[in-house]
Parts: sequence; C-alpha cells; structure tokens
Amino acid sequence: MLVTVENGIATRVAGDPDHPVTNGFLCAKVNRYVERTYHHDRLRTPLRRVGPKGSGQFEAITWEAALDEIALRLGSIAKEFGAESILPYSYAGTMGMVQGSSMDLRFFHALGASKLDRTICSMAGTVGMRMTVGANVGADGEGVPQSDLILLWGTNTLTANPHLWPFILKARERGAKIICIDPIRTRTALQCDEWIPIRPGTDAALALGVMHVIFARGLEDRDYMERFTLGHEALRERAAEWTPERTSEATGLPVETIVSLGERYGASRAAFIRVNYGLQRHAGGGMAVRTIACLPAVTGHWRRAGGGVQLSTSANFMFNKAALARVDLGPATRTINMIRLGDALTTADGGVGGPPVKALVVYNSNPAAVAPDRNAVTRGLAREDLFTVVLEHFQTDTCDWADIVLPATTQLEHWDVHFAYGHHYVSLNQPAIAPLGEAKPNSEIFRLLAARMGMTDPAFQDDDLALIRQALDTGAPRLQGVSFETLLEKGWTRLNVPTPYLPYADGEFPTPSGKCEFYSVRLAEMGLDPLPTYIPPYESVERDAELVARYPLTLISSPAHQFLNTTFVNVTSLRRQAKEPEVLLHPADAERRGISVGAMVTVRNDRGAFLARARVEPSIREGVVWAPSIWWGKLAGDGANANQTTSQRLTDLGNGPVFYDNQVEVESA
Ligand SMILES: Nc1nc2c(c(=O)[nH]1)N[C@H]1C(S)=C(S)[C@@H](COP(=O)(O)OP(=O)(O)OC[C@H]3O[C@@H](n4cnc5c(=O)[nH]c(N)nc54)[C@H](O)[C@@H]3O)O[C@H]1N2
Ligand SMILES: Nc1nc2c(c(=O)[nH]1)N[C@H]1C(S)=C(S)[C@@H](COP(=O)(O)OP(=O)(O)OC[C@H]3O[C@@H](n4cnc5c(=O)[nH]c(N)nc54)[C@H](O)[C@@H]3O)O[C@H]1N2
Ligand SMILES: [Mo]
Repeated sequence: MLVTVENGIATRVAGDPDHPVTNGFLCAKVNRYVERTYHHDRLRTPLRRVGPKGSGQFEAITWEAALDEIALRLGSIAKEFGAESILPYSYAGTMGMVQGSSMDLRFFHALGASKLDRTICSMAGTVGMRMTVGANVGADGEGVPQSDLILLWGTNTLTANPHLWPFILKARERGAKIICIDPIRTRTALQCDEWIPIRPGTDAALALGVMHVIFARGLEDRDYMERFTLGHEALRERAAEWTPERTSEATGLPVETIVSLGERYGASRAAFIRVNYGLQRHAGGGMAVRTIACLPAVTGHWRRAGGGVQLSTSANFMFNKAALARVDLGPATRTINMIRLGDALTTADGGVGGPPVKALVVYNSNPAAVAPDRNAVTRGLAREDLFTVVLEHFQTDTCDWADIVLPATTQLEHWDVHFAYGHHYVSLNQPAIAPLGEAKPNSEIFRLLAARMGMTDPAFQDDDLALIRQALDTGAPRLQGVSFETLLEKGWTRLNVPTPYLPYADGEFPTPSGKCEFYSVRLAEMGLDPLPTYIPPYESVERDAELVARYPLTLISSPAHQFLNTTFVNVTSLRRQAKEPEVLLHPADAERRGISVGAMVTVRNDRGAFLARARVEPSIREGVVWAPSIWWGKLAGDGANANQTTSQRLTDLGNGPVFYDNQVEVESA
C-alpha cells in the first residue's frame, strides 16, 4: 500500500503497482483507510469509565493516570486470585508481528497471565492441512495463469481475496473454466462459469465423491501416489464407498453434477483449488479441508505450475516467533480457547479449571461483536467484578464494556512487518504520518505497562525496529535474503522460493512420513478416523433431527463486501453501501413463511435473535440463509448481530469455531 502525504496529512492510499500481487489496486475497504484514519470518532486520549458498565460513558484521562490504574488493578488482581485470572484477548485487527505478536506476548508471559488459544479463524483447516500435507503450505497463486481448471471452493474471492482474481482471469483467457462451490451465489459465483450450490458442511463428502469418480475412470496419477503418498490403497477403498448416489444424498447435489465435477477434475492437468476459511466453519471443518487437500495428490497436479490446493501460504513465513514472544519470561500457565470467551467469563474457573477470569485485556479484536454466542459474551463483559482494558482505534461494542480504553495507532502511524496468507511476499509497514492525538502503538503501550509493573528484563527495552530485525533473524532458508534493509528498499521482498512455487512437485511433504498422508497415524492416535471422512454438521438432520425440525434454516454469516470482520463498519461511506443488516432467503423459503422482499424479519434460535431486512432471491440454496456480517451491535437497529445465534462448539480438528454450523428460523418481525 502506498500512502500520499501532504504537509504531514495522509491524503490518499493506493495499491503498489510494482507489487506482483497487489498489482496497483486495494480492496473496497482498505481503499477507505484515509477516511477511517481521520474519522471524527477516532480515539485520541485514554478514557476511564464514568457511567455504569456497558453504558459507554467515559472521561478523558492522561496516559500517566491510565497506566497507573491498569498496573495497580492488574497487580492486585494477580496478588489476590493469581496471575492466571488475567486473560489477554487479541486477534486480527492487525496481524503484524510487532503490533500483534511481540511486546504484548512478552508482557503477558512475564506476568504469568492465562494464555489465549487463537483459534477463531483458521485452526480447523490449518490442522487439516498439517495432518495431510504436513504444513499449512499450498499452491502458489502466481501459478494460476497456467491452471486449466479453477475451483473456488468455499471462498468468496472477489470479497475476501480480490488480488487472486487477475490471476484467475489470465487462466480463463487461456481456456480454463472456473467453478464456484458455495451454498450462496456470491458476487464471485456470479462471475464463474458454474455455481455448485452445495449443502453447507458437506464438502468432505463431495471431495470423496470426486475421488470415487476419478478412481472409477482411472484418472488418478499412480506414479505420484506410489512415490509420494501414504495409504493410497486404503483411500481407494474409502472412495469406493462414496458412489455418486451416496455423495448426492449427503451434499444435496445432483448425481450428474458430482460425476461431471469428478470427470473434469480428473481430466485436467493442473487444477487449482482455492479453499479458504469459510468452508471449515462447521463441525467437520478440519476433515473437509484435509479431504480436499488429498485431491491433487490423487491426480498428481502438485507436479505442475497452477496445480494443487491453496488454503494458505502462511507457514512459509518462518519468522522467529519464539524470539518475539519469549514464553520463557514467565511460568507455564493454563490456556483458554478464545472461542469459549462466553464460558470463560461466566464460569467460576474460566471454563477450564483454575481461577475465575478477573481481568480482560483486549487489543486487535472486538470480541463483543465477533465471538460466538454473543449473549454469553455480553453477560460476561457485564460482570461488575471484571476489570476490562481495551486498546482501540474506535469506541467499538467491546469498548462500551471497558473500564479503561487506550487509543492505539493505525497502520499509517506505526512500524510493522507482515507475513501473508495468500502469497509469498514479506511486507514492511513504515509509518507515513505521526500518531493522531495521543495514540500509541500497541508495542509501546505494553512496553510502558511492563515498566510500570516492574518488569526489568532487557526484552522490554527492544524498540519496534529491533523487534522487526528479531522477527527476520532466523536460519530458515525461505527467509534467506529477506532483511530489514531489503524491505526498506521497496517495502516488500519475495520469500526465497521460486516463482511460481511448487511445494510438493517432488513429494517432500513435511509430514512424519515425508509423504502426503492419505492415512494419518497421528489422527488415529487422536482417536479420529485416520482416513479422509465426512463428519456431518452438529446441527444437521444426521445428528440432531429434532433441532433441525425446529430450526430448519442454516445461517451463514460470512463477511459483507464492505466490512473486514467488524473493522470498517463505522466508516460511513462503506456502511452506506452495506445499508443495514440484511438476510438473504430463497424465494421458496420466504414464501413458506409469508416473508416478502424488504420485510423486517427476526432471525432466531435458542441462543438468541437479531433483526434484519429480508432480501429474497434465488441466488442461494434453499434451506440456507445469509446475513452479510459482522455488524457492530450498536450500529444495528436492535443492538444485535449474527453472533447472537452462533455457538461456542468446536470443530473436529484444531478447536476452531463453527460459525456457519448454525440452524435458525426466520419470521416476520
Ligand atoms: N471483505 C472482506 N474480506 C476479508 C474479510 C472480511 O471480513 N471482509 N475477512 C478476512 C478473513 S479474517 C478471513 S478468515 C477471510 C475469509 O474469507 P473466506 O475464506 O472466503 O471465508 P468466508 O467469507 O467466511 O466464506 C466464504 C464462502 O464460504 C461459503 N461457505 C460457507 N459454508 C460453506 C460450506 O460448508 N461449504 C462451502 N463450499 N462453502 C461454504 C460462504 O457462503 C461464503 O461465500 O477473508 C479475509 N478477507
Ligand atoms: N458470525 C461470524 N463471526 C465471525 C466471523 C464470521 O465470518 N462470522 N469471522 C471470524 C473471523 S474469520 C475472524 S478472523 C474474527 C475476527 O475478529 P477480530 O480479530 O476481533 O477482528 P475485527 O472485528 O476486525 O476487530 C479488530 C479490531 O482491532 C482494531 N485494531 C486494528 N488495528 C489495531 C491496532 O494496531 N491496535 C489496536 N489496539 N487495535 C487495532 C480495529 O479497530 C478493530 O476494532 O471474527 C470471527 N467472527
Ligand atoms: Mo479470519
């Protein structure tokens, strides 16, 4: 991202035209980063609560007063209940190593606070990849122009990852077909050659059905399987069970669709499968990703540029995370899964044993809106005896529950270094403007807090530039040639991998066996099916017919085009485009309920409810509804959002969230 600065004021942001992936353009949201940065609601001073909890009434205080109060309260809570009663909470506000995974972690480690298992986004799929190919490393998007078939599988590319699109268009120019597998006909599906409206949570069944067709037609690459995979005979037997008829029953897709997909995938030479995180937000999300990840090893597509599966490229960025986090600064402690925040705040033992959570320190996250089972989270945040600190740009839903709010700098105002999860370039984030008001970088805030709390280890003296150098200081071959100096030169540097990068062209899978593990000993040891398998959603006819009878619609609350999780919801121009909370229904589902276009409806289940304006279009699978998300509760008419209805249950692998494994009913309000 390039920033134009005039007289110390940022006036424009633009994509770097020289960057091979950014390619001169930014996404719809980040295009508005200047508007967001100078928004009249930007927090400019520390704040202390003056009204009742949740009222959002604050007074401005000095940094001295804020830091003194936090140090005093955390100190006395640690003394009375043990430091594990303090819980940090952070996630994707910034994913920079300096502002999200360094001084903050050092501080909480030295304090002896509970650790946070940061699972809310990607863990099911990440573990699914690890168990299969060995790491969350997949095909290179820069190979896509050489693909002859593209499957956008559970991903809304034009919204969530638009920088992949130009590569897809190049492949299309050369004759590649693009297929979108998604219960919703998203703006991405509209641009594809074909839309496969799968029943949510059944992708593993579809992948097994595709394998069935491949084996039945003899379209597999035997040589690749024999040399580079483990358990291909067992996989062949498993796939044999997944006839197109059985697959059709599980996925709700016609037999012909399954056969045709299997034949085309099997006949292609270098199919690119972009799975993303949307499809793993179901009970069997880990297995779903694992099963799909087996496909290019069955057909040998990993051999060729443009072939393979990409969930992420992130594991290629082998930054020196241990040196940044310094877990050695403190004692071993308990770990709390961030998805279970509702439980953690409303039980006497944090939900996992040990002391109650008495202090919550939030940064880079808006848990009052993004965490599942929002009613439980809110009950927790409302506790009079909970001391809550939030580091933020804006007074979010979470800030409303805080005792102290601290103003943080934005991307334009601080240093950082970034990994990526869709490409292979390290980015340096240089400050373009001075911090607004009294805002400080997260790193500086935790440095100051460490000093206030008497933490004298030299690790707390490192400044942001030292932290960037430490992040890059590793022996990892893929980071060779990536240094602070090379990054300063043009802002970004490609990892030390070829273009395009073919991670598994010659096997070399980083698994225990060195092969792609169709059969996984590790999964067997965990008591799970060692072979790819279909695990139905929790809230499905297969597992809970009674619940599905009461709540027959599956709610998907994936991102609105204009929002980045809850970031940007308060940016006026973007919220205007998003209009108001909406829910998309299939005409047949709307008719059955007497719901007409534009009607206000209640979306509800046993966990909670929210209001939305009905959109009625055939661009969604029957039985599925879509609420573009994630709204700030307080910017929605009823103070509610989709997470009112989502559950704290966990996925099969990685203890991830099941946001879209969520049955609801919709009725006129
Ligand atoms: N504009 C925008 N871009 C973003 C984000 C954002 O909030 N806004 N968030 C960023 C983040 S943090 C992430 S993790 C990524 C997420 O980006 P994606 O991985 O693309 O994930 P989602 O948007 O959650 O879901 C993508 C699609 O999966 C579909 N889907 C849901 N369930 C299933 C299923 O069971 N099977 C199949 N086949 N499809 C299913 C949904 O209908 C949706 O269209 O995007 C990043 N980019
Ligand atoms: N229902 C439903 N829920 C979901 C999802 C979904 O699809 N549906 N998606 C899930 C996913 S994939 C994810 S990743 C999570 C994301 O959940 P979060 O990580 O909480 O992401 P955001 O909602 O964007 O909130 C990030 C906050 O960090 C702040 N921030 C940004 N930069 C900085 C900084 O430098 N310093 C400080 N102190 N603050 C900063 C922003 O102002 C913003 O308020 O939500 C999850 N929740
Ligand atoms: Mo995410």
